[in-house]
Amino acid sequence: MKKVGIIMGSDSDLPIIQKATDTLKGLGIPYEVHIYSAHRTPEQARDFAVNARANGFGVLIAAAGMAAHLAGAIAANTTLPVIGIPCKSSVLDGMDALLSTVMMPTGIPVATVAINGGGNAALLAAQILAVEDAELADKLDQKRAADAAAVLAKDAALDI
Ligand code: RP5
Repeated sequence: MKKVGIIMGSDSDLPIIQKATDTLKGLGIPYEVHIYSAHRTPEQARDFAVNARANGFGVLIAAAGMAAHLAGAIAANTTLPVIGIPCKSSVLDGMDALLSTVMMPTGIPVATVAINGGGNAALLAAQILAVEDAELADKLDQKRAADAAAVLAKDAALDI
């Protein structure tokens, strides 16, 4: 199976990345995590993206906060699908990162999930890989069914 590459702009983004890695682990999807910043370590971020396909990655996830250009910078250097996670910072509550990540000009797409949406970023990455992987698609179906059952169990237990 192709790997998921996860890049975060700073170790302060780690709690959000943890949600993604937990989800990938649960689905048995191999991944690799790096701290590469679009502005602090631009060469390393670029090199990772340029070589990602040859290095066995199928999807990339890029998480950053504030003026969050990391996902766009990664996407500029690969035609692998790139999923952006806007991370919430203390000043503008993540709206800065959301707009910086989602508003990509035509030609370089970034599939942007919710602010701090590490779990959905991993699920979207899994769904992309599952297009060509029936076993993974089956695991995703099972997860959906288990999640639905958990909601219905809460519904049945309601006593208010
Ligand atoms: C971005 O700036 C990072 O992705 C992080 O979300 C934000 C703040 O970084 P630190 O100052 O915490 O390293 O580059």
